[in-house]
Amino acid sequence: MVDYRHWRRIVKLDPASPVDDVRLAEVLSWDLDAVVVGGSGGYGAAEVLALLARLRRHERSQVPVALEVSDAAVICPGFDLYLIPMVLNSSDVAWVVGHHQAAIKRYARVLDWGRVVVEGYCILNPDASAARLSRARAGLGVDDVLAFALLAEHLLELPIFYIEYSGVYGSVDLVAAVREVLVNTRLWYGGGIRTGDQAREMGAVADAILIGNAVVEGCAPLGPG
Ligand code: 1GP
Repeated sequence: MVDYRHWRRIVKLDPASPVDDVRLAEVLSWDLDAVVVGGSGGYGAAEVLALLARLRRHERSQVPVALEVSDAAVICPGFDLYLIPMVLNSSDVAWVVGHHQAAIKRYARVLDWGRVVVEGYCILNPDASAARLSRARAGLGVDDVLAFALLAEHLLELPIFYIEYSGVYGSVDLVAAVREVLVNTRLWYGGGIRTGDQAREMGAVADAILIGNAVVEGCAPLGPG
């Protein structure tokens, strides 16, 4: 399996918001550990495969490419890893284990478990599409987030705890507090990183940072690799 535990800088490309070849080349020249393909809908398997093909074709793209599966209908072969979001603070069981059980029922015979990694999401921006979609209880205090982090590590033994602020830059203090309580579970942070200073600041407290919107907005939070 690709060793995602060492990933520190990740770009998330949304198939619903494609970028042109020039921008894609620029982004792939950043100092990256991985590319994640994923979003909150508005795309199908055709868009996912087209994006994967563009990434694989690119001569500078040696980085692993993972598919974040938020809709079983877009599962495609050919990715190095399949990231499965489990929304820990969802108020709808479908986003905790429901969609997952349905997908496993459908794909169990062709699933390569060696490429599957679960992410325990904690969505903290109530205005994010992911929060609305998953009916997340996003208005959590630090103690609640810490309890979800401990639950992820000790009850569920999840490999990744993902603090998701998608669209807005979150609290560095909160991310640092979560870092303090996690031992084996990796801490991923995503949300509103648009500048190099923000990438460095969150990168210093989280194990990995994820950069999404900045790609389509033309920002350069990471330097060349
Ligand atoms: C989204 O966490 C990622 O799922 C990144 O967030 O798009 O705000 O960078 P941004």
